[in-house]
Amino acid sequence: SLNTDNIQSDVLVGMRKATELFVFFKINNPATFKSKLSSDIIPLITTTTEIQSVDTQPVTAVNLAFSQTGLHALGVTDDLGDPNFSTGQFADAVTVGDNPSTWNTAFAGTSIHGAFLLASDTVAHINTQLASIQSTLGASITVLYELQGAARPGSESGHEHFGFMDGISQPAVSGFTNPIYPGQTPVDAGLFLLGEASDPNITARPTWTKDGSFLVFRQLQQLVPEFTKFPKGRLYWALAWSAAGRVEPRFSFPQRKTTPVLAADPNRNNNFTFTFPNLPEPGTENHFNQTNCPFSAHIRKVHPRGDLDPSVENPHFIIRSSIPYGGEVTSAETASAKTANDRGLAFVAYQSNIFNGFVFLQSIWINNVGFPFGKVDPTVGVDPIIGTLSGGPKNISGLDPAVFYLNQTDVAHDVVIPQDYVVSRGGEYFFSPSLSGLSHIAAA
Ligand code: N7H
Repeated sequence: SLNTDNIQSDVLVGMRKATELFVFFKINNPATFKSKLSSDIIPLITTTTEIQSVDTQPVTAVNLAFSQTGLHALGVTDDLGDPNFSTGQFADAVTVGDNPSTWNTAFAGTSIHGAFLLASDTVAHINTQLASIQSTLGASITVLYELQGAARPGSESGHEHFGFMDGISQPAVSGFTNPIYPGQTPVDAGLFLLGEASDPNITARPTWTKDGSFLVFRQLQQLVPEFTKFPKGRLYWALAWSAAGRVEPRFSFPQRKTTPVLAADPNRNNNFTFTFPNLPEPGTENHFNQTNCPFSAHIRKVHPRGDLDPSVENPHFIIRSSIPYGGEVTSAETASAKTANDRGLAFVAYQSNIFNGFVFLQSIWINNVGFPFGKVDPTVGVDPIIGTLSGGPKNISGLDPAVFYLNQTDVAHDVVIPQDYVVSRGGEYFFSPSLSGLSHIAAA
């Protein structure tokens, strides 16, 4: 089993709090920083063991991760064995379909050295903890950028800004996840933790990196009023369906719908595949028929259950720990169908290989009009939620049930989504070390 006393809380479990602040900083004085890291900061870091029980959860959970330039600034010269981490996220902007001009200036480059993740029930608690950390570290760091995340209010809690329930499906980590719910895929811990079984680059890892994980952070702005205005009826619900995908497989059109009850039931909300519902054997036929779910749907693009052999799909699992940021849509924004206030998803994903995880998902599957491959329609389109064709219109098949259900192979009736409703504001790649890894860094 895993040494959960040594693994930071966010990697396998998440922060389990309603608010989370991301604090991006640069290091001015490595010697002071390392000395305070050792004496004051490491004792604050929340472990996986602590976060799992309400009795041991701190008022404010604290995690800490470093970029490649941050490790260099601290005198850590080891190669961590991940080329994407080494060059930083800005170098991958075009590869993952971003327009670098939409990136926040703080992320556009490699100037961010590290990030504190502070999570609590209230922003006030977070601010108290941050003030204490800043007084400890003094001028040894400068905060370059902050992003305040928060669960949405009331009954929207647990839903991202488009309104879909999020944080449902995670891979099960062998030797850790218990219970494993129906539909969860058990995979080796080394897909997320360096140095564990099935870490694809295990021989290249410095010893001190064991049980650390690469944290991909992305600020993904969501244009909610624009998205909501997108022609209602068939298109809106089809998008919703394709995004959340939490449909009762035994329902057939037109009763098929997303059901809140289903979404909230862990024994059922993950227990499905994209194979044709009426076939006796799951997995037998899913190339000619998208009745269960459009080929291009977000959740099908990022977890093509039954479309690929598990040995092909499993290396691309990530653990997500995202939280919405920004306030609710105002009535003025709804009236004008135009975003005035920034809101979106503070996207966090953990993996042991950034290319196999985030980069592969975004560039080879999400933004690829041909994926899932081998379907009756060879151009199924990009992911309608987060796929992009350089910000331009996107032709997507299978989203128009009015046409689709009459003629399942009618590829002439693509839905055209005129613009992106998710815009990347950039991000960075970080390494979230184990607690002993943090001590190694402090001693470097
Ligand atoms: Fe997605 N959404 O609301 O539409 N995502 N996602 N995501 N996502 C998921 O199963 C969403 C993004 C994954 O195992 C759900 O927890 C939004 C990126 C993966 O079946 C919903 C944004 C990447 C899964 C959303 C966004 C992924 C997943 C269903 C950006 C990777 C698990 C709820 C603003 C590069 C799939 C759930 C599975 C699920 C939404 C971003 C990946 C509702 C709004 C960038 C692996």
